[in-house]
Amino acid sequence: MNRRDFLKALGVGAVSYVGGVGAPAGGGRPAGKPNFVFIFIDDMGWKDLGFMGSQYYETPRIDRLASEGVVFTNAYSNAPNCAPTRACLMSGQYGPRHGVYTVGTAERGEAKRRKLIPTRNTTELGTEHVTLAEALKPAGYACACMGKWHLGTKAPHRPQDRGFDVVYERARRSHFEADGTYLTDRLTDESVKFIAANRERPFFLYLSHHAVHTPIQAKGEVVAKYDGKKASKGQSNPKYAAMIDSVDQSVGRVLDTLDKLGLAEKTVVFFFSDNGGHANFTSMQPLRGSKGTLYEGGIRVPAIVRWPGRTRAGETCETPIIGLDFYPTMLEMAGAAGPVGHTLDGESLVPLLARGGGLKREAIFWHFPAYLEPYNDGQWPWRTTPAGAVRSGDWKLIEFFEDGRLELYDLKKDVGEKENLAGTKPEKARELHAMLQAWRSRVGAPVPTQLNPAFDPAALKRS
Ligand SMILES: [Ca+2]
Repeated sequence: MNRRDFLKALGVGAVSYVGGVGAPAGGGRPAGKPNFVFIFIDDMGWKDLGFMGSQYYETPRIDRLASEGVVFTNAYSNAPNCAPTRACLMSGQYGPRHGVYTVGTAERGEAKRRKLIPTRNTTELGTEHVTLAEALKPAGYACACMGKWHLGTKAPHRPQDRGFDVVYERARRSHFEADGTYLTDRLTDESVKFIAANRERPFFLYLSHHAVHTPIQAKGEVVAKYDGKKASKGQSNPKYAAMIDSVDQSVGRVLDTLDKLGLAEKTVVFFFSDNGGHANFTSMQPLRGSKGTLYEGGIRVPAIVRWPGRTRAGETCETPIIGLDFYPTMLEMAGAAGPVGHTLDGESLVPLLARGGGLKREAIFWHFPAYLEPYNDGQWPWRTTPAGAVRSGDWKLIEFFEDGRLELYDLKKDVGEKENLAGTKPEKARELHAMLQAWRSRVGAPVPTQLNPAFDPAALKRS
């Protein structure tokens, strides 16, 4: 049966192919190459799921996935907002290598409140950086990008230019399509079609939901489920809950499709978020901060990996991992050679997933040389000023570039980052600061030092 007949037999329609997806040479699935389904949620907070402890949101399908795989309790996005996290995920490289540090301009918020001129931001992932899709293609993978890309809208920076054979992008800035279909559902429909069409060969499905990012829009019948529901731990928004609920149903449909087509055993499923939750709509308690800060609430995110036959069901892993680890992880799982001359900053998670081993590195790092305006009064005058951070073992250090201020936290004892130990543990602060500085020189990270002539200290005083 050819693909067209097979699709017909499944009752699915045409898929919007933007490039040819031929069968791999020799036909069929090369031995030992698993499929990858990477489910990426936009702005999903650390506590936005049942299995992470929410008593308000209902996520039975994602909870089940968590119970079937490994849950990473110290998983981090590479940045506290969208584009940089995506650039790191897609390139496997830290921000200073590609220059995507933030969303849009680094000069956000009121100019007179900005003490420094922040580092210039790049909004596209340069073509010299090999994407994960471009790295998997030579290994025979069909690649689809369903949903949010955020690394360029014009050739040669669109997903179809960057290794993805099938692309579905939303037509307008709304969670409802022109025909009224809820976008989360549409991206799921397209994903199901892609899986069915490529069942005979290895595939990489990058299902990059626009949910649960603003605008907060949900299906009325799902919102009704949460209307009047008792708030819990700062979580109380029925519309936001409904967005999460629809994501849960999407995950369920994707997993059911894998089961139905007999692909579940050959498919590694990843679930991840691109940054912490939005402070106006959800709560990451007990974490401090939210989307847009380098405190844990801005960068610690839910993460699941289900690798049938390799991961043990119901396991949790406390080793810190970060978004750019997924690139080398998939390459190793696929038995694919890394792209020549392309530096990968992450570490494959395979030893953690399958062999009960550990990782080699001493630390993971963040570099955010940009300003982010506040979303609410509690964040005034900034969500963040330019800053960098390092996590090593249980310790985390944040450096704020405006005044060189250091904050040191023992996350094992103080996950809420309430007690700054930089003054009482100066040696530990120095050790982490030295790691952070050495890393910055290794990756060529620019630290903004130039004063902003428009800065007016009076603008930081409440009138
Ligand atoms: Ca985001």
